[in-house]
Amino acid sequence: MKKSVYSICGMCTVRCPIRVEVEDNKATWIEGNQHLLKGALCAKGAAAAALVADRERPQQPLLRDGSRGSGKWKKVSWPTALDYIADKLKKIKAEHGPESVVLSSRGGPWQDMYKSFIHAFGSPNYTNHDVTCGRNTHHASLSINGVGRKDFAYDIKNAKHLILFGRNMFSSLRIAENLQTLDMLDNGGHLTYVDVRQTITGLKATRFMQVRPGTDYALALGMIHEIIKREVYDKKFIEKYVSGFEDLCRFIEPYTAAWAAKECGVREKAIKNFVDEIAEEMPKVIFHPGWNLSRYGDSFYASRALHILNILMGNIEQKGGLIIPKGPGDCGHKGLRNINIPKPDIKRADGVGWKYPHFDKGPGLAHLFFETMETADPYPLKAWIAMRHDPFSCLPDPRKQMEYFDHLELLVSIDTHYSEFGWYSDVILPECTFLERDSIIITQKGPKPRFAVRRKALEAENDTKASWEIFKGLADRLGMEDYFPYNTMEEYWQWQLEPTGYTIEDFDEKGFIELADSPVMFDPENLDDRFKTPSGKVEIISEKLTCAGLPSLKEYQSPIQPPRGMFRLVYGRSAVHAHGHTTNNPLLNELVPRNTLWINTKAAERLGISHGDLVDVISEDESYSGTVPANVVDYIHPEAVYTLHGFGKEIPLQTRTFNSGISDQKLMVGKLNDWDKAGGGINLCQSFVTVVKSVKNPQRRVEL
Ligand SMILES: Nc1nc2c(c(=O)[nH]1)N[C@H]1C(S)=C(S)[C@@H](COP(=O)(O)OP(=O)(O)OC[C@H]3O[C@@H](n4cnc5c(=O)[nH]c(N)nc54)[C@H](O)[C@@H]3O)O[C@H]1N2
Ligand SMILES: Nc1nc2c(c(=O)[nH]1)N[C@H]1C(S)=C(S)[C@@H](COP(=O)(O)OP(=O)(O)OC[C@H]3O[C@@H](n4cnc5c(=O)[nH]c(N)nc54)[C@H](O)[C@@H]3O)O[C@H]1N2
Ligand code: SF4
Ligand SMILES: [Mo]
Repeated sequence: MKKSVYSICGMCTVRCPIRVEVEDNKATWIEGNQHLLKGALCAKGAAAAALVADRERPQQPLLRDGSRGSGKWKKVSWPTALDYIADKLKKIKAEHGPESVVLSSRGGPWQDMYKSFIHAFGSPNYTNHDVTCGRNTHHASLSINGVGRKDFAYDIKNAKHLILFGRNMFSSLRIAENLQTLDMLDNGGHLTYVDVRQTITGLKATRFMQVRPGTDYALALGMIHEIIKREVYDKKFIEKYVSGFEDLCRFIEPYTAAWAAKECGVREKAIKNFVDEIAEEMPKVIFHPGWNLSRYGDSFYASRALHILNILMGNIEQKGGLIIPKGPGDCGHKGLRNINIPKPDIKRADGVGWKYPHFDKGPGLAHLFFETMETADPYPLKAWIAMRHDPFSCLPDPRKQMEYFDHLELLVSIDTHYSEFGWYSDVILPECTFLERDSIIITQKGPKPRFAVRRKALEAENDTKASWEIFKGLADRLGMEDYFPYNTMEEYWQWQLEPTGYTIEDFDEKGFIELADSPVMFDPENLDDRFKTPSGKVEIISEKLTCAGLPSLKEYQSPIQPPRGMFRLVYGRSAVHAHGHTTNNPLLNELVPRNTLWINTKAAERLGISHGDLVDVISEDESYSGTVPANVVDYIHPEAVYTLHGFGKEIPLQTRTFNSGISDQKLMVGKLNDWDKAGGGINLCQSFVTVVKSVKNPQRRVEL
């Protein structure tokens, strides 16, 4: 039987809208939703059928049957696995209180359900991956605009200039954003790209600035200086909406374009030419405030500087600028109902909200749970449930993490794959793939808001379940059935949609329900209540930061040079893989089966390394090393080496990727506690490694 199903891709967390053609319960064609993406899809999305067919994934619940990490598993039924977890959780709750259980997930629009589960259980300790992703930029946005990083949409298509600091968008994809950027370039728009190495994005850019690693803040300061000196800023916007501009003018004085050029290694003239250009193009100029900008000790301030640059452009709620996303209420519609059980009024174990009052309490800061595991201060932690989250890939130094997790009595992984954390845990609950499950309806805010839904395209082939069934199964066993009072997703959808007047059939035509025919824009002359800061203004000086003893405008400090003979380890993504969970996908593994080490030509020459030679990459304390081919290139800064995240995995059942390549997070030894006290993010690019030509080199060179 043939059918066509609109759904939402789940090969990565960008969640592109898709259409799937199905024949005899097999996906025969997957494309981006024509109504939104004109059919465009990335290689990962297209490889979803191979994910479904892959048997190197857990196919039924597993209970650990040896020591942690031994790889010995007992296959059990769902009732047995859920009973086991529920019994353990009840015992832990009785002995240590519900707050001793932590649930981490990959965040996103479906998190309401997982968050509600842990809140209903009685624990405030929900957390997510974001300390190694967008936390610094999120907190930067909150401190300036009073709203988070996702509270702006970028109208790239209509922009005249897009500036990307380390936002390698043509590898680290987001299909809708990529299409918009290509349209902007076709319309004659400019793209300025800043990175420590040349990339696909850099090649598409109209201007590439190669910087010394960790000096983006200096470059942004130099740009601000030049803009203020020449008065290339929106005076009206600043007068009306911004406080602290005079402080900024005083602060920025020493940070000239010439100074920035010297610090970053770009030409002064390039900075000045750039300002000439944007002077003509503003307000249709977008400084992307960074996404995964959690890498250096001053990334929070670098992101603040990028937000300030947007403010100077006066681009908020302007065509070709930063648009405030609209929800159903902004276009005359009622919103969806959603399960949303409030957080219990108990101190968080990570200290967020009381020890660290300036951070967003929502998901807290994942890395701050580890010390609590050891010290039991403010209270003991006893269980960790990882839902679509792999702490061992996400956070640095998995070996150190293991030591901390060993203080816990229960580790559960709810995953489609064997994650590295799952392999070490006590129970693996296998979720079915995204093509095999329904999910709750979500609201996608934006200039044209919509409701969207992931719908099952295939019946599950294995003994796997959707996360909503898993959480319901646990809730029923824990006396929390009242919080999850539905038996099917159809029932839940109906309940969600009731206030809106729509039905699930309304999604059939396009896969989503559009709530506005054309972009909804607020009046840019009347944005007074849009900035949710204490003063209601865009705050260049944040009282919240001052109260936390932190500067709002921080003096620039040059990053330290790598110790002699070492390199700064930087990392990133490929368009073909999503972090570590696609590296064993049969199709994607064929395209990129392992990572390499990018190294500058001159640096390689000094070490006697030629392109394609195998090199050993060794952590600072020499406790971890791996061997990969060298990718010797001119266009990476000589202080840095670069590798692709997601490799160096040690799960024997994943035969295609077992021990292939190196793991950047395993090279980040001792870095679990190296984090930014102002932004909350982990400083992932503050590790140094030694590189030597490997003795494992064969006679013949490995082709790259
Ligand atoms: N060293 C280093 N650390 C990093 C990064 C880096 O590049 N280098 N990147 C950082 C960034 S930006 C991020 S966002 C984080 C990401 O780190 P994580 O949050 O751990 O994210 P993922 O690897 O995307 O996925 C986590 C788990 O979800 C599982 N999964 C995938 N699909 C499904 C599904 O449909 N259902 C369920 N239940 N599970 C599923 C995967 O198998 C995987 O085990 O890592 C961060 N940490
Ligand atoms: N294909 C694919 N797409 C993805 C993902 C994926 O796993 N695969 N993950 C998604 C996720 S979770 C995220 S967070 C985003 C991340 O999207 P991006 O924020 O674009 O992150 P990365 O790919 O990590 O890009 C990091 C870039 O920063 C550069 N870099 C390192 N140090 C510096 C520095 O000091 N200055 C500057 N300017 N650049 C530096 C690196 O060389 C690299 O090119 O991508 C998303 N899209
Ligand atoms: S970027 Fe690719 S893998 Fe990610 S959701 Fe979109 S199509 Fe799927
Ligand atoms: Mo991320």
